[in-house]
Amino acid sequence: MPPTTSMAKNLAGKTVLITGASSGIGRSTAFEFARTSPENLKLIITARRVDRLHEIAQQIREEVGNGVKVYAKQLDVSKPEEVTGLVESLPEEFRDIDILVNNAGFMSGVERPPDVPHEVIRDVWATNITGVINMTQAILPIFKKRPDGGKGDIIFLGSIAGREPYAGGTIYCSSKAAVRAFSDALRKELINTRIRVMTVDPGQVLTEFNDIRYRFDHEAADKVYAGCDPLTPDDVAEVIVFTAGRRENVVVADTLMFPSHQASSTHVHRRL
Ligand code: 8X3
Repeated sequence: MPPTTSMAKNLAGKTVLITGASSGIGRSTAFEFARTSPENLKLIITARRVDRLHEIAQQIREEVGNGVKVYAKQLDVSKPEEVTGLVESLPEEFRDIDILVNNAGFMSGVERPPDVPHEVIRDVWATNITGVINMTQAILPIFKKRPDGGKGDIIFLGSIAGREPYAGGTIYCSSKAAVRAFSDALRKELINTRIRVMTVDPGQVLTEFNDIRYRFDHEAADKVYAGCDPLTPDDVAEVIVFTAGRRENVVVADTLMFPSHQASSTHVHRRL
């Protein structure tokens, strides 16, 4: 038997719910939790693309074995009615959630005001912030029922875009700034509990994000990271699981992470 790490001990027996788990950071986070606590963990992986979730669930089972129970659940966080009914729709053994990873988020298009399509404003905000708020409200009652005022972790995926808005990013940056304000206020509101509110803000990460932002114009998407060596989804997943895997009294409240050639939204060294 390999030695059990303190992180594996701290995560043992936990139930983790991840949104946006069909690809990118969410998918990597599911694998990273499973690899870090392979003996005794429950994972609820959610996204719109349920076929992908079933594949991921199967891959996790094959890799780590039966110690990790995975439940794949189709969920569009931008639909309030789906979020409201979520907990009741889970099998009983998956309802006692300990860790919520609010990961689902996206951007579509690069239009600037006054030319941003209404559907883009509506859909990006419905997922990136209203969806995050609704998910938090759906899960918090489970945390608050526990002793000491409540216990559980909420990890928000922010972005450098939420700290340092850039030209061409009005809708996306403002949605991520709203996530930041929501999580900062929530941490203060929950000060008399054991509920940990934590944010992870990555800079450049290679995911489907830019393909979706550039509406599958792959050439334009590839240009964004030309000459760069962006973070991988696994890099970000390691930090997410690290924050959740701390001793109960440790709150890694606010993390900013870059690849080594990036120092801000716009200060990037390209090796071209
Ligand atoms: C995405 C990172 O810098 O493209 O969260 O806005 S950025």
